[in-house]
Amino acid sequence: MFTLQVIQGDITKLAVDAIVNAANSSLLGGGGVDGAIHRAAGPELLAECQTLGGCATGDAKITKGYRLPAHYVIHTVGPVWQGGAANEPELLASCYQRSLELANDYMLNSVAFPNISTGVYGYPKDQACEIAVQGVINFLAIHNPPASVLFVCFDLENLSLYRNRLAKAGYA
Ligand code: AR6
Repeated sequence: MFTLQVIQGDITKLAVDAIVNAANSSLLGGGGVDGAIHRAAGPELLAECQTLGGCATGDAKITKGYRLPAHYVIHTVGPVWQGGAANEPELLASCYQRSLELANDYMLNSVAFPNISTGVYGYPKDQACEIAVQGVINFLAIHNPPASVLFVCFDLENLSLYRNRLAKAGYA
Protein backbone atom coordinates (compact mmCIF):
# COMPACT_ATOMS: atom_id res chain seq x y z
CA MET A 1 0.00 0.00 0.00
CA PHE A 2 1.14 3.53 -0.72
CA THR A 3 -0.26 7.02 -0.50
CA LEU A 4 0.15 9.69 -3.13
CA GLN A 5 -0.60 13.22 -2.02
CA VAL A 6 -0.14 16.82 -3.00
CA ILE A 7 0.57 19.65 -0.57
CA GLN A 8 1.53 23.28 -0.93
CA GLY A 9 4.59 24.43 0.96
CA ASP A 10 8.33 24.62 1.40
CA ILE A 11 9.96 21.24 0.82
CA THR A 12 12.86 22.11 3.14
CA LYS A 13 10.50 21.95 6.15
CA LEU A 14 9.37 18.37 5.63
CA ALA A 15 10.38 15.62 8.04
CA VAL A 16 10.28 12.83 5.47
CA ASP A 17 12.88 10.17 4.70
CA ALA A 18 14.02 12.02 1.57
CA ILE A 19 13.29 15.23 -0.25
CA VAL A 20 14.15 15.49 -3.93
CA ASN A 21 16.20 18.44 -5.13
CA ALA A 22 15.74 19.98 -8.60
CA ALA A 23 19.47 20.49 -9.06
CA ASN A 24 21.74 21.28 -12.00
CA SER A 25 24.38 18.95 -13.40
CA SER A 26 27.17 20.44 -11.27
CA LEU A 27 25.31 19.49 -8.05
CA LEU A 28 27.02 22.50 -6.51
CA GLY A 29 23.91 24.51 -5.71
CA GLY A 30 21.95 27.23 -7.46
CA GLY A 31 18.73 29.20 -7.06
CA GLY A 32 15.13 28.08 -6.59
CA VAL A 33 14.48 24.98 -4.58
CA ASP A 34 18.16 23.96 -4.91
CA GLY A 35 19.28 27.16 -3.19
CA ALA A 36 16.67 26.75 -0.47
CA ILE A 37 17.75 23.16 0.21
CA HIS A 38 21.45 24.04 0.42
CA ARG A 39 20.73 27.00 2.72
CA ALA A 40 18.63 24.87 5.05
CA ALA A 41 20.95 21.83 5.01
CA GLY A 42 24.11 23.83 5.71
CA PRO A 43 27.62 23.70 4.18
CA GLU A 44 28.05 19.99 4.89
CA LEU A 45 25.64 19.28 2.03
CA LEU A 46 27.78 21.18 -0.46
CA ALA A 47 30.87 19.36 0.84
CA GLU A 48 29.26 15.97 0.15
CA CYS A 49 27.98 17.13 -3.24
CA GLN A 50 31.52 18.13 -4.20
CA THR A 51 32.55 14.47 -3.91
CA LEU A 52 29.88 13.21 -6.35
CA GLY A 53 31.30 14.33 -9.69
CA GLY A 54 28.11 15.98 -10.88
CA CYS A 55 25.01 14.30 -12.27
CA ALA A 56 23.68 13.82 -15.81
CA THR A 57 20.33 15.22 -16.85
CA GLY A 58 17.66 12.63 -16.04
CA ASP A 59 19.81 10.89 -13.43
CA ALA A 60 19.81 11.19 -9.62
CA LYS A 61 22.28 10.94 -6.73
CA ILE A 62 21.67 10.73 -2.99
CA THR A 63 23.27 12.50 -0.04
CA LYS A 64 22.51 12.88 3.62
CA GLY A 65 20.16 15.68 4.72
CA TYR A 66 22.43 17.25 7.36
CA ARG A 67 20.52 20.13 9.05
CA LEU A 68 17.30 19.41 7.18
CA PRO A 69 14.46 17.59 8.92
CA ALA A 70 14.64 15.08 6.03
CA HIS A 71 17.19 12.26 6.44
CA TYR A 72 18.33 12.26 2.80
CA VAL A 73 18.36 14.50 -0.26
CA ILE A 74 17.95 12.89 -3.67
CA HIS A 75 19.46 15.29 -6.20
CA THR A 76 18.08 14.99 -9.70
CA VAL A 77 18.71 17.10 -12.79
CA GLY A 78 15.68 17.97 -14.88
CA PRO A 79 15.86 18.99 -18.53
CA VAL A 80 15.90 22.61 -19.65
CA TRP A 81 12.77 23.17 -21.76
CA GLN A 82 13.82 23.76 -25.37
CA GLY A 83 10.46 23.37 -27.09
CA GLY A 84 9.82 19.68 -26.42
CA ALA A 85 11.73 17.98 -29.23
CA ALA A 86 15.01 17.55 -27.35
CA ASN A 87 13.98 14.48 -25.33
CA GLU A 88 12.60 16.64 -22.53
CA PRO A 89 9.64 14.31 -21.68
CA GLU A 90 11.85 11.21 -21.44
CA LEU A 91 14.47 13.05 -19.39
CA LEU A 92 11.90 14.45 -16.98
CA ALA A 93 10.25 11.02 -16.56
CA SER A 94 13.70 9.60 -15.88
CA CYS A 95 14.22 12.07 -13.01
CA TYR A 96 11.18 10.68 -11.20
CA GLN A 97 12.09 7.07 -12.02
CA ARG A 98 15.75 7.32 -10.95
CA SER A 99 14.79 9.17 -7.76
CA LEU A 100 12.30 6.46 -6.82
CA GLU A 101 14.85 3.75 -7.63
CA LEU A 102 17.27 5.36 -5.20
CA ALA A 103 14.50 5.60 -2.59
CA ASN A 104 13.89 1.87 -3.05
CA ASP A 105 17.60 1.05 -2.83
CA TYR A 106 17.81 2.93 0.46
CA MET A 107 14.52 1.42 1.66
CA LEU A 108 13.00 4.84 2.26
CA ASN A 109 9.35 5.03 3.24
CA SER A 110 8.51 8.63 2.45
CA VAL A 111 9.72 10.79 -0.43
CA ALA A 112 8.75 14.36 -1.33
CA PHE A 113 9.16 15.76 -4.85
CA PRO A 114 9.21 19.41 -5.95
CA ASN A 115 7.88 20.27 -9.42
CA ILE A 116 11.14 19.48 -11.22
CA SER A 117 12.09 21.71 -14.20
CA THR A 118 9.03 23.98 -13.86
CA GLY A 119 10.93 26.98 -12.49
CA VAL A 120 14.13 28.33 -14.02
CA TYR A 121 14.23 25.42 -16.50
CA GLY A 122 10.92 26.55 -18.02
CA TYR A 123 9.09 23.24 -18.52
CA PRO A 124 5.37 23.87 -19.18
CA LYS A 125 3.71 23.12 -15.86
CA ASP A 126 0.76 21.15 -17.22
CA GLN A 127 2.99 18.83 -19.24
CA ALA A 128 5.45 18.42 -16.37
CA CYS A 129 2.59 17.54 -14.00
CA GLU A 130 1.32 14.85 -16.35
CA ILE A 131 4.77 13.27 -16.63
CA ALA A 132 5.39 13.45 -12.88
CA VAL A 133 2.08 11.91 -11.83
CA GLN A 134 1.99 9.24 -14.53
CA GLY A 135 5.64 8.35 -13.94
CA VAL A 136 5.20 7.97 -10.20
CA ILE A 137 1.99 5.94 -10.57
CA ASN A 138 3.67 3.63 -13.09
CA PHE A 139 6.64 3.13 -10.79
CA LEU A 140 4.50 2.47 -7.74
CA ALA A 141 2.45 -0.11 -9.62
CA ILE A 142 5.48 -2.18 -10.60
CA HIS A 143 8.03 -1.83 -7.81
CA ASN A 144 8.02 -2.24 -4.06
CA PRO A 145 7.38 1.44 -3.50
CA PRO A 146 8.00 3.97 -0.77
CA ALA A 147 4.84 4.00 1.37
CA SER A 148 4.31 7.70 0.90
CA VAL A 149 5.04 9.94 -2.08
CA LEU A 150 4.32 13.64 -1.73
CA PHE A 151 4.20 16.21 -4.50
CA VAL A 152 5.16 19.53 -2.94
CA CYS A 153 3.89 22.52 -4.89
CA PHE A 154 5.22 25.98 -4.21
CA ASP A 155 2.90 27.95 -6.49
CA LEU A 156 -0.87 27.85 -6.83
CA GLU A 157 -0.81 26.96 -10.52
CA ASN A 158 1.08 23.74 -9.83
CA LEU A 159 -1.06 23.02 -6.78
CA SER A 160 -4.22 23.21 -8.84
CA LEU A 161 -2.75 21.12 -11.68
CA TYR A 162 -1.60 18.38 -9.29
CA ARG A 163 -4.86 18.35 -7.32
CA ASN A 164 -6.84 17.89 -10.50
CA ARG A 165 -4.51 15.26 -11.93
CA LEU A 166 -4.42 13.21 -8.72
CA ALA A 167 -8.20 13.41 -8.39
CA LYS A 168 -8.52 12.16 -11.97
CA ALA A 169 -6.28 9.22 -11.08
CA GLY A 170 -8.38 8.47 -7.98
CA TYR A 171 -5.89 9.67 -5.38
CA ALA A 172 -7.71 12.64 -3.88
N1 AR6 B 1 9.96 24.17 -1.82
C1 AR6 B 1 9.26 23.58 -2.82
N2 AR6 B 1 9.28 24.01 -4.11
C2 AR6 B 1 10.03 25.10 -4.38
C3 AR6 B 1 10.79 25.79 -3.42
C4 AR6 B 1 10.73 25.28 -2.08
N3 AR6 B 1 11.42 25.85 -1.07
N4 AR6 B 1 11.42 26.84 -4.02
C5 AR6 B 1 11.06 26.80 -5.33
N5 AR6 B 1 10.21 25.77 -5.55
P1 AR6 B 1 13.47 25.59 -9.75
P2 AR6 B 1 14.19 23.94 -12.07
C6 AR6 B 1 9.56 25.32 -6.80
O1 AR6 B 1 13.70 26.84 -10.52
O2 AR6 B 1 13.17 24.57 -12.91
C7 AR6 B 1 18.33 26.03 -9.79
O3 AR6 B 1 19.10 27.19 -9.89
C8 AR6 B 1 9.41 26.32 -7.93
O4 AR6 B 1 8.27 27.12 -7.73
O5 AR6 B 1 13.95 25.52 -8.35
O6 AR6 B 1 14.29 22.41 -12.09
C9 AR6 B 1 19.14 24.76 -9.99
O7 AR6 B 1 20.44 24.90 -9.48
C10 AR6 B 1 9.23 25.39 -9.14
O8 AR6 B 1 7.87 24.97 -9.27
O9 AR6 B 1 14.12 24.30 -10.51
C11 AR6 B 1 19.15 24.61 -11.48
O10 AR6 B 1 20.16 25.37 -12.08
C12 AR6 B 1 10.06 24.16 -8.76
O11 AR6 B 1 10.39 24.32 -7.37
C13 AR6 B 1 17.79 25.12 -11.90
O12 AR6 B 1 17.38 26.03 -10.87
C14 AR6 B 1 11.35 24.02 -9.55
O13 AR6 B 1 11.91 25.32 -9.81
C15 AR6 B 1 16.77 24.02 -11.98
O14 AR6 B 1 15.59 24.55 -12.50
